[in-house]
Amino acid sequence: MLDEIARVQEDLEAEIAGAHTQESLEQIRIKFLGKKGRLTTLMRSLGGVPAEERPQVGQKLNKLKKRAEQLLAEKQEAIKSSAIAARWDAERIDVTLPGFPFAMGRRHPLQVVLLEIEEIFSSMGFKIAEGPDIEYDYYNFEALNIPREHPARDMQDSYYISSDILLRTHTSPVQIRTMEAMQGELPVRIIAPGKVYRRDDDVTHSPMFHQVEGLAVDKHISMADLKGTLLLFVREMFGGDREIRLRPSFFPFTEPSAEVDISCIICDGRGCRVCSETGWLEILGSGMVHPRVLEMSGYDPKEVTGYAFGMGVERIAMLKYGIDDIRLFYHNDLRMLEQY
Ligand code: 2NM
Repeated sequence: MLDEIARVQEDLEAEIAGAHTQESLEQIRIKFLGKKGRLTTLMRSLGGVPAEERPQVGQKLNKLKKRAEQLLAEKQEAIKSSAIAARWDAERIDVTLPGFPFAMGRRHPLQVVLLEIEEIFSSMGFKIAEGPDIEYDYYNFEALNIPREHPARDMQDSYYISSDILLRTHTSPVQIRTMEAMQGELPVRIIAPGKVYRRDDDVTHSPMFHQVEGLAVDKHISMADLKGTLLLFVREMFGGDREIRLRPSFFPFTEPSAEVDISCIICDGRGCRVCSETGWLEILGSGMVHPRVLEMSGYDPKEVTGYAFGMGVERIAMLKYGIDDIRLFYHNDLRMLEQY
């Protein structure tokens, strides 16, 4: 019996020492202390031990049971804390490692140019006005004195949503809406930047492009104000030694009308491929707001006058950066976009 107790103790200690999980420890507990466990069985057979040896054997068994319980409890604690340590090790953050590289975005070149245009006109006292891309035929054409027979009103030239609703073909409707909302109040001094849509598609035309139009209405506004404002804009945008020239032109919504050229930014006016040897680049349309347009929007053309102008943002960006295909702006190829 004493030999058997010694063997159980030896086996128990060896098995606990070799256990590394809570599950295997539980198996050991059952094996020795469970209902049919080796130690339990020994204790049950205590009755068969001769009476004079019984107290000594009983004491040894009790001591062994206490020791078994203590060893199991100690081992359980050890396994628990080593599991926590392992997790701590796995999740430890090494603050000396380099950070994750962060992909920085940047502004699209068209946005850079648009913001620059807005900044220049804001500094001259123009407010920025916006309106819907989807317009009524009235604001896009009728209120701008664009007659029914005008080609822009053909289904072939504009994107119609219904017979009287279309994608705006210029941002002029924003100017009309602004004048209407101001109910004859003076002065009007706004620019209208935004997307416009026309049925055009080649290297220099896109079905969607960006425009900035300007409008100033007040008493005694003249063509000289228009020319001075645009000269200042051109010199801010393209450099202090640029010149401009105004050529007579026609728009239904201005009278008189003028195309505005700048001295070529490539050859400085001497003549090159970019300006087709003329020394000049066309960048703006402009004119004095037609009296009928003023009248329809609630201003008395006998009391006030106004000038207006419009420019394409893509065209200006192409000239400024020497880009020869408008479609490059919309392909979203980072090899192109990252150059600006
Ligand atoms: C241009 C050229 C000339 C223009 C006219 C108006 C309005 F609404 F006041 F009549 N807004 N913009 C205008 C005039 C636009 O773009 C080439």
